[in-house]
Amino acid sequence: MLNVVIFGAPGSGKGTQSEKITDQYGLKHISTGDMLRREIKSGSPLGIIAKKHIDQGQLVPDQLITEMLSKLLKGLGAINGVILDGFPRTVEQAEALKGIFADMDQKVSVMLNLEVDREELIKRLLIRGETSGRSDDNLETIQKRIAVYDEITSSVIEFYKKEGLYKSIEGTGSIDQIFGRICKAVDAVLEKQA
Ligand code: B4P
Repeated sequence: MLNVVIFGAPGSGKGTQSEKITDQYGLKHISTGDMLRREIKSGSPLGIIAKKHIDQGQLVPDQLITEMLSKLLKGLGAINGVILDGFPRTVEQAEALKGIFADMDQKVSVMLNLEVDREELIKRLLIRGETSGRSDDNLETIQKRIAVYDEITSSVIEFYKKEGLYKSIEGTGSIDQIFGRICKAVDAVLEKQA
C-alpha cells in the first residue's frame, strides 16, 4: 500500500498534483477541502459549520474533520492506497491520522511538502479566484489562510520529520516539472517497499 500525504501552504498545488499522482499510481484521492465544499453545497449541518470557518480563512475544528476522514478511510474497500490532500493541517490531525491508520494496519508512506514562496502563492490564488467562485479566494482571506498556515499548519512539518517520512519538493516551475520531482520521490519510496 502507498499512502501519500501531500502538504503545503494554500495554493501550493496540492490539488493540482494530487490528480496527476492519482492517475500515475492508481491511488484514491481524498481532498478534505473538496469534501467540505460538497458538505457546504448540500447544506448539511457539517457544511453550515464548515462555511463559517472557511469564509474567514480559518481551519475547520479538528474533531469534525477527523471524524469525517476516519469514517471515509475506514469505509474504503480494497485499494492500492490513498493520497491525502489537505489533511493533516494540525499536529492533532497528524496524530489522529496515525491512530486511524494503525487501527487499519496501515501507515503514512511519505509526506511530500510542496515549497512555494509567498508572492507566488498569492498570485496563483488570486488568478484562481477570478474563476473559482470560492468564497476564500480573495486577497483578505488568502492572507488570513497563509497566516493560519504559518501559525498552526507548518508545525506538521516537524511531526513528519520526526517520523522520518518528510520529503521536500520544490513547488515552483511547470506543473509537469513539479510532477517529475514528485514521481522521483514516490518511486524511491516504492523501491524501498519492494
Ligand atoms: P483546500 O481546498 O485544501 O485549498 P488550498 O490549500 O487552497 O488548495 P491547494 O494547495 O490544493 O491549491 P491548488 O492545487 O488548487 O482547503 C480550503 C479550506 O478548507 C481551508 O482553508 C480550510 O478552511 C478548510 N480545510 C480543508 N482541509 C482542512 C483540514 N484538514 N482541517 C481544517 N480545515 C480544513 O492550486 C491553487 C492554484 O494554483 C490553482 O488555480 C492551480 O491551477 C494553480 N497552480 C497549481 N500549480 C501551479 C503551478 N505549478 N504554476 C502555476 N499555477 C499553479
